[in-house]
Amino acid sequence: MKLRKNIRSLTDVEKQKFVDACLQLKATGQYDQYVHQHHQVMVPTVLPHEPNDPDYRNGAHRGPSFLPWHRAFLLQFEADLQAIDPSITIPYWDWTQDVADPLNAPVWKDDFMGGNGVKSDDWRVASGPFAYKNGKWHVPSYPDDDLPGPGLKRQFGLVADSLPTPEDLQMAKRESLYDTPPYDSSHSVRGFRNRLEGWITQRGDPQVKTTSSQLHNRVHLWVGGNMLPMTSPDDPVFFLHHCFVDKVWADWQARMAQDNDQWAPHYAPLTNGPEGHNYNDVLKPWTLKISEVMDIKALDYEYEQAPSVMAIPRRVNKSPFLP
Ligand SMILES: [Cu+2]
Repeated sequence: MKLRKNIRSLTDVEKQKFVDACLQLKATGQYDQYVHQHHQVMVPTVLPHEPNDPDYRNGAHRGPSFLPWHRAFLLQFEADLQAIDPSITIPYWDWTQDVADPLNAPVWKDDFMGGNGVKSDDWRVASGPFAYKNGKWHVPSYPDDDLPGPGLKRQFGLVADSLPTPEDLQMAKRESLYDTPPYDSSHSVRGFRNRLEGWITQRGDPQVKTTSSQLHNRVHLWVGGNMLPMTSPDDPVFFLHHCFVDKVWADWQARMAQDNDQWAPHYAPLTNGPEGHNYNDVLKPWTLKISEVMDIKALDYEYEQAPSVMAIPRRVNKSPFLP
């Protein structure tokens, strides 16, 4: 079973291996396939005809398939990393641990994801392995990008001024239903998926503490730059962010299904929902069905738990001076 660790638990060697494998996928052009894949699945939502088609649904966002689609996306990325080095797994960035000091979070160190963009340089990242000046992380500018010009860009805290808190995350974990009709991104749609994706704002729930987008969406906004548009996998932190989103879902699933190991009751819709979002629908562009990505153990991976929720091993005193 593969173990996906918290980025805080990675050794220097593990960080180096992950970064090197990303750079290698970039050099071969494989990495950019992920950017295009994510872009492609989102692109119809911004075509001019799309808002006029009430039946059109994005295959990976603003609906129940948000979590399964990104789980499949991570699996494909991880398989490509493992083809380079079988010991690599995607680490997760638990952003709730960085609320107090987000600018100095371990994820942004020079030996890992690198830091913030520089305003006077059109928000280009200036430090770490993915910095524009190092020439190893080519990021083209897209026509629909608000920040034209090449290079990886970040704008910490500019679009959203704070990361989600542990309390914000609790609101999602407390949801008992996965999703509810009409299964979209309206702020009034109750359920775990819409809460974690981040569409339940203060307008939908006065208990929400901060304005604007929440949880998953809020992290994209807080990082800013290349994390804002449809091409957000351009920033490799995308995968660490979505790995945590996937962990939150896996933890929620484990809690909901703990008595009977049944997954279907903790997904919705089973049938008659929007196309591509039902339990037995195929996750495009793959052949996997939503029902086939429900159980992470069956997919041969698990998540390292935070020290606070891990069982504390009983201390065994091996002193030879004891009787
Ligand atoms: Cu995302």
